[in-house]
Amino acid sequence: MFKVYGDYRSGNCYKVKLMLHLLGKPYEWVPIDILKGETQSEAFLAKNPNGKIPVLELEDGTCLWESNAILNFLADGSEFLPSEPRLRTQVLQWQFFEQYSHEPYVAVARFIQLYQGMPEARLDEHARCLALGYKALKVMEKQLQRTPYLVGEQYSIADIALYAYTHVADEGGFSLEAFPAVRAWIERVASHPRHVTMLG
Ligand SMILES: N[C@@H](CCC(=O)N[C@@H](CS)C(=O)NCC(=O)O)C(=O)O
Repeated sequence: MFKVYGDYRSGNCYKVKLMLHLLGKPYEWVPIDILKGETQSEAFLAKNPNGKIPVLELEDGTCLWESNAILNFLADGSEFLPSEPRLRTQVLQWQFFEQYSHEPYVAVARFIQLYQGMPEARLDEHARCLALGYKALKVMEKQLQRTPYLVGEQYSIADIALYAYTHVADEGGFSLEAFPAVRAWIERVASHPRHVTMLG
């Protein structure tokens, strides 16, 4: 059985939980409190030297880290990861986009607002996150006006990677009012029969 070290409120950890539910794979969830510094303990750093969750521990003790890498591992051979090279590369394209142009703003704005309660010292950074986060949402909106999922017709791990923080973007101060295609996609993803919510 898989072990997932994570925090239920973290979008990066939710990606792994959602994937496991969609695949119907059993797992044990080991709660990690980042605010208490549990990712920096020696025992945890032996699992992920970068001191971050999520970590997926396999039965043989192998520890995989980086949420989108974990998604690729879990989805291998399933309907959520196309085998055709161009489509597979487009999945990776959206996942790299998520890590470089979306998560650093949409997730960080949420961290500052939800976890930290908007400290004075981070207000400027929060405003910058909103500006750059909206830029990323516009990129998604353009694609989703053309196709039901980020990579064409098929629900893939590109969608899981981007759904995780987009569907709770309001908790970081974003409004999705101007993004109707993104809102319709959020409903589409959530309507999958094996969907599980972040806190569910
Ligand atoms: N690129 C990483 C980011 C992971 C990450 O930032 N995790 C946060 C929680 S969402 C964390 O562990 N923060 C604790 C820390 O940095 O000490 C991934 O996608 O897995």
